[in-house]
Amino acid sequence: MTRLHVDGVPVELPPGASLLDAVRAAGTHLPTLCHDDRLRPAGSCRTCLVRADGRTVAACVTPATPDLAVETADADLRSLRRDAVALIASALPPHALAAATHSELAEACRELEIDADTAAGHPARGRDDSHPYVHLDRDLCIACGRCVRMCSDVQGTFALTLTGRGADTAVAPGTGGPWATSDCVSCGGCVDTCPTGAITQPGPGRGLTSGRAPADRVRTTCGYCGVGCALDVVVREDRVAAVLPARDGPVNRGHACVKGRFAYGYLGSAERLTEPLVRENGELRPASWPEAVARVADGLRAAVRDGGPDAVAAISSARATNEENYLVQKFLRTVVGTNNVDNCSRLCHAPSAAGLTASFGRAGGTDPFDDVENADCLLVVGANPVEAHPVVGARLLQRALDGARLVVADPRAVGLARHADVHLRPRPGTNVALFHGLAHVLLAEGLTDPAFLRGRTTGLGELTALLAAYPPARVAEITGVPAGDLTAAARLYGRAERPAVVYGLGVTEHLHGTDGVRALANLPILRGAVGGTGRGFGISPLRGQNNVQGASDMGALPDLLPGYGRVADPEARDRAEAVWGRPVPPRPGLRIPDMFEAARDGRLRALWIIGEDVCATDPGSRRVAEALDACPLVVVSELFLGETARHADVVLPAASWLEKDGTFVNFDRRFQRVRPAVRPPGTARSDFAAVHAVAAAMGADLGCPTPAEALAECGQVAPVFGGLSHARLDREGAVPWPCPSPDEPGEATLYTAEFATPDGRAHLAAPPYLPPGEEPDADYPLLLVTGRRWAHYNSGSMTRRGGNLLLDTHGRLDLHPEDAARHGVADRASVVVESRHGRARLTARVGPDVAPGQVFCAFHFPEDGVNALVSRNADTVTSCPEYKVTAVRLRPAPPRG
Ligand SMILES: Nc1nc2c(c(=O)[nH]1)N[C@H]1C(S)=C(S)[C@@H](COP(=O)(O)OP(=O)(O)OC[C@H]3O[C@@H](n4cnc5c(=O)[nH]c(N)nc54)[C@H](O)[C@@H]3O)O[C@H]1N2
Ligand SMILES: Nc1nc2c(c(=O)[nH]1)N[C@H]1C(S)=C(S)[C@@H](COP(=O)(O)OP(=O)(O)OC[C@H]3O[C@@H](n4cnc5c(=O)[nH]c(N)nc54)[C@H](O)[C@@H]3O)O[C@H]1N2
Ligand code: SF4
Ligand code: SF4
Ligand code: FES
Ligand SMILES: [Mo]
Repeated sequence: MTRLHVDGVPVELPPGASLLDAVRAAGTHLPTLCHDDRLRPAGSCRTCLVRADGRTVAACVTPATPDLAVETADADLRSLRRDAVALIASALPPHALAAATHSELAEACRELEIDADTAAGHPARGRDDSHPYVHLDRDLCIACGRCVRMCSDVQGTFALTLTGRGADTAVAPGTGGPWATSDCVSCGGCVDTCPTGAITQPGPGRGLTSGRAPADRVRTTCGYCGVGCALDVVVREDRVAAVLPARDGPVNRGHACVKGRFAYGYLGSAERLTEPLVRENGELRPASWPEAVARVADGLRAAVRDGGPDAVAAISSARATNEENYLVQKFLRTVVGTNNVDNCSRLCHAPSAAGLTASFGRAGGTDPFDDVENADCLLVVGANPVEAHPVVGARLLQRALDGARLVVADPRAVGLARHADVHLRPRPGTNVALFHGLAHVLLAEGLTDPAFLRGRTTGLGELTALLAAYPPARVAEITGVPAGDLTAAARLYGRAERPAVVYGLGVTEHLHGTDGVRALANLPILRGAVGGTGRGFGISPLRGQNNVQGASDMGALPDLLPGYGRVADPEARDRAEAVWGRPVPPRPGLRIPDMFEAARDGRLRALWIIGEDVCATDPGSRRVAEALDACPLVVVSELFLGETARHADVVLPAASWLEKDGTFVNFDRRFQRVRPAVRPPGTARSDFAAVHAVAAAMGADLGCPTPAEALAECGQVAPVFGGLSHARLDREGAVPWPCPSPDEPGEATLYTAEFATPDGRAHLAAPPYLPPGEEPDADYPLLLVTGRRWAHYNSGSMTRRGGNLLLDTHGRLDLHPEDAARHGVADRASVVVESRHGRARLTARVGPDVAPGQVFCAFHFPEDGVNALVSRNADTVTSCPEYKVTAVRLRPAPPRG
């Protein structure tokens, strides 16, 4: 601790603190302009001048040293500060300090008693309003560089630069042209940091930043991806004016991305569902809630009467809250009497849940993401966090720029690969061989932790025997990764003091996805880098949807109860039955793909789909639609009349994340609160209310009338959540599970004493490499990989309704220049993509990001038909679709007509 005095007040500071920190610790306010706590200090504006042992210094860049006497208050200092700020302001045009302006500069001028008419300059640098979310008034720029540092030091995009000379210096996109065509990914960091209002978001949120905290801000958790950014929603007249990153957000720390920050335009879309719809004479027509709910209740009763409880199923939503998911599974299990409930984890990280449970005992990541900050080697596998988990991507990139070694394993040149020490580019579907190759090198070169392997693991003998067959040369043949790169990567991971593994769908969405997870989990086990040893960060799946971890935690799964008790386990059932007062069926229910099959052969008679656009996002869209059409009752709870809702018999309009109350669990197992900022449109209501209403219409009372009570009840069923409550989260912000009691902090790092497997040990796995379900051949010579792009989210139902559509207007197929030449496809040409299963139409984008022989597209524009292409192959353990490997061919598209 450093001890010093500020204006005679003693303060104590941790090492590395600045004099600005000292002044604040003393409770004194000091104006600043070029400073932002999220950024490395620049010390360029001289607004924060103080005297330290008699010397006049800028507080923001001066380290706090022991025994200093700091003065802030005397008249000379005040006039020096005043002169510095007045000089800056004098170069600006009058509107910089206009009466209603709330910029940091305007506030500093008010505080230093600088008249508004000081701003009397005549710069004529002009505006750039080309971008939907970021507008630039160059005349207000004071060249403080905060936006440039935000873009490079926090976001890692390097899109901005200061150009011009002397007094004429101002910010500009580095690419030279208009902002809209720059490298900007619309994270909003520059908007949030600019102290003058030179960079603002257009519309009612203009000029709002996270620095101030007016009373009308609602703290909530982002409803897009699983990072779990804490956001402050500014509301004006029951409309969202802006969504700002929370500076004290535990994961995001004052940062966000284009989705959480700006993609709320869907709220006011004229296409939002505002009233229930029921099918009559083949058409959907508006209906009242009582009528729609009665239709659902009658239909469910009829299905049970005709086919028994197992003729009913529900797909619960990873977009919805924990409390909603808890209620959905409770409704199915206790009112209908079936375990037929699943969620989109099936399509995504079900192999992670299965694989990590088999290796370590629990279904989530092993360590808190914050520990990545201490990692000295990052192994990022089959994940594209720069686009899919941007705030995590930015933190990983900063860690790499700060000196951690970075190994990226992805067939494509994803954003992080540009900064990687080694980029491994395996052929899609060959992960198991790749990971075994890495493990082979670790063993061969003695880069393991023998004491840890002896004391805390099993399976080493079997794995060692298997790995003999995976020397780098053979792995190179299977994967296409040069043996030298493989060895280099294994050495970086193997020699690091604290290595970390994070991974994504490039590991799971395969025919052998669970094997992939287990083979990858072998690496931290071999290194002793898991289990709280302090020698690494373990392994973390970058779970996708905002609440996919929570939907599974809450038991919206056909074989698992809340907290992962097995439905087949009498003890787990007893615990749930004791709380619910109703029997729980012992036989595991149907998984999502099995639900569709059961519907097609008439066994399933009612399906309630909550917040999942299965006709757009599940594989084999045509067959999914056939299943829905064959099912006598399809109920869809939705925000929009999407592909799936169009096949429904009853459509229930739902409230979205900005309109409801509850909690989400993020990718590193933290519970956080979700709070309503605005009212849902029309008569739309939360899925929580809809499930209660249907249960009531069936004569059942589900109990727990509020989300807070639902979470409390869940804690009784599942002891691992026993210490969580809305009240606690309101006080503490984020709490990780397992958390069995209110006075425990929650286990961020798992397995510190022992693993949660039956024998308390980590289990090394030895699955042999097996080829993917599809390989290219003469008819279908290219391998299609599907995945994500930064501006859109999954089905695109929300991001296509708002400004994000201007950032990414249509579906594109990336292909390598060699393949473009071979198949006669020009850049931007319209192409038909055909697989053995279906056909899609996309616009070609020719470039080197994909390897020759491979093509890549996203699935954010359902009308393109991408999910008609994907095969019915699925992970042999969990039924997760093989979205990442499809053999295709191309031909030029005929003109649309
Ligand atoms: N902008 C945006 N963000 C999102 C989403 C979105 O739709 N848009 N969706 C959210 C959801 S639901 C999820 S699950 C996450 C997903 O997040 P990610 O898992 O990062 O997403 P993907 O782009 O599907 O796939 C990741 C990478 O796997 C690579 N890959 C494919 N096959 C292989 C292989 O065989 N081996 C290896 N090593 N790599 C392979 C692909 O090239 C791709 O870059 O993102 C979440 N965040
Ligand atoms: N080709 C290909 N296909 C894929 C993937 C891939 O990599 N490649 N990835 C798969 C993965 S990982 C996933 S997770 C799935 C995602 O697939 P989906 O879950 O179908 O995708 P989303 O667009 O997230 O949205 C679900 C729907 O919920 C609605 N919604 C949003 N919030 C709420 C709410 O609070 N309540 C209700 N009732 N509705 C709401 C939205 O309008 C949207 O229509 O896609 C899968 N499909
Ligand atoms: S645009 Fe704003 S943040 Fe960027 S240099 Fe200019 S004044 Fe500073
Ligand atoms: S990184 Fe994920 S959680 Fe954070 S703002 Fe973006 S979409 Fe939301
Ligand atoms: S805020 Fe300290 S020099 Fe600008
Ligand atoms: Mo996902």
